[in-house]
Parts: sequence; C-alpha cells; structure tokens
Amino acid sequence: MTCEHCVRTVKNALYSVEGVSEVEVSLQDQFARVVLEESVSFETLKTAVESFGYKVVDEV
Ligand SMILES: [Cu+2]
Repeated sequence: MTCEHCVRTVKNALYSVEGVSEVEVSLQDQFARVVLEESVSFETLKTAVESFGYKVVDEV
C-alpha cells in the first residue's frame, strides 16, 4: 500500500467479507487489523484483499 487510496481499497475489500465488523488499516505500518463478528478464515480475508490487487505478506 502506498497511499490513502490503497488504504481505502483494502478497507473496502475487507469490509466486503461477510463476518467482518471492523477494519483498521495502517499505511505507515503496512498492516490491517480486522474485528470479526463470526468466524472467518485468514485465507478468506487474504483472498479478498488479493482480489483487489494487494499482496498479503504475513499472518499475525
Ligand atoms: Cu494508493
């Protein structure tokens, strides 16, 4: 992610996943924090982000 537009896109990608209730994305630290209201696999979140052209490098 390189700018605020990327941050918005990644946020929208994550919010589009069913079960995601809250998303925090940091451009400076290059991370996304996701609050889930139901069980969602990391793979599902990763796929959503990657479908918008962004790479997920690690799982914390
Ligand atoms: Cu950008």
